[in-house]
Amino acid sequence: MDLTLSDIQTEIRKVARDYATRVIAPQARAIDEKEMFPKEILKGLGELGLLAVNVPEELGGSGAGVVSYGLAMQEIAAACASTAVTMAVTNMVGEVIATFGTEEQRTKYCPKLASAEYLAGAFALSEAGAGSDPGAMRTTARDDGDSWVIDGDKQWITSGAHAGVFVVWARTGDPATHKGTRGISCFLVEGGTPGLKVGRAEEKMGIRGSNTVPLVFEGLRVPKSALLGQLHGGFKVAMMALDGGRIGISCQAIGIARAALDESVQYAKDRKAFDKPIGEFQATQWKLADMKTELDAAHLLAMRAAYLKETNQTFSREASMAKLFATEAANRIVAHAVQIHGGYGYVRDFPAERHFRDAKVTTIYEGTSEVQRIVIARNVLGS
Ligand code: COS
Repeated sequence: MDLTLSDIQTEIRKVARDYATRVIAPQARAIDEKEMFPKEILKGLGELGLLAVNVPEELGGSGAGVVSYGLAMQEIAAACASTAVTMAVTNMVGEVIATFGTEEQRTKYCPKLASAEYLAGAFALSEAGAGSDPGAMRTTARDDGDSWVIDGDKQWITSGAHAGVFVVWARTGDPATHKGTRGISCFLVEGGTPGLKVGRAEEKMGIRGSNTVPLVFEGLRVPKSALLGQLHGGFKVAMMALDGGRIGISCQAIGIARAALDESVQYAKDRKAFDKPIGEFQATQWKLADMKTELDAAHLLAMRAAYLKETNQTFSREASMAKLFATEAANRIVAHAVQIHGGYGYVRDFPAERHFRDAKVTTIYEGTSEVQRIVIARNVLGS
């Protein structure tokens, strides 16, 4: 793997870093405190091509590849983790439709996601009783002549109150013949479709400017053409989408951790104790050394997974390894950052407190650390 960035990768990172530091970072505290869904920022991301980085140009995307996407995600996450997760899910939805959609679906939805005409895309897989085990989902889609009728509930849906299009998974198979993961199909549902009810937004520990809602489908009717991919083939679509999504969340965690490290370095230079900057004490130096080492290891794992995906090689295990390590490392790094900041790490005047809260969810969503270990272990064991 060549670690030298191409011109396009360098450019995407520069564009993302500029927008993140100039526009997003100054608003990040307010986005968190006021639980503000960052609509204007998302429109800006759309204009810069950052909502569909790995979607082909002919569908309105940037066509810049997976490495570029990972780099952009790190930059946005370093400024605001809430904006980053909204961006991550929209990118994932655009890619799923670009990869598995019919020509009609691709040309209808991808440009709207890329340009932020739809403020966001949503990925409606999890249910109250089916998070780590989506094969246990209960939402159904019934074949009714020229349409499908969807009934059920979804939980933890990012951007659910704002999405223009939802990728929705539902059981289509006869339970007697299509058990577990085998009888699930995937559908595209437009925001505002009658029968789609959006529940009360969750009050979260972190990423408070992202929108997380439950959904209810009550006799929701979509045309036959709303089926995405093969009938009963939806579980594999979800798994393949999540493989890619896990690279995005690795990079979100890396961005959060990098911000926490940069701020800790600055604080260690500025803050004095016992008549010298605290960065001159080994107690601080060792923390900074561990933080930087873990951060770079996480980055390398994420870039390897991104490179494998971009070059059409198998990457499922590597994406899970990157997500497992980067998100767990990010939690260690933000904890060190709070400790280095002392009392100021525990209050909102410094961003360390927000990073600490934002980092936690990265070990939970798009597959918990425990799920990543299942994927990695099964792969290692060849089972
Ligand atoms: N790519 C393509 N196909 C895959 C795949 C992947 N990464 N992972 C599994 N599959 C296929 C399998 O090959 C199998 O196909 P067949 O039915 O043809 O044999 C099918 O999917 C079922 O796979 P498996 O038996 O491994 O499924 P499990 O129910 O054991 O689930 C885990 C495996 C736990 C890895 C999966 O359920 C998972 O990732 N869970 C977490 C879900 C998640 O991330 N939720 C967060 C939602 S977004 S916030």
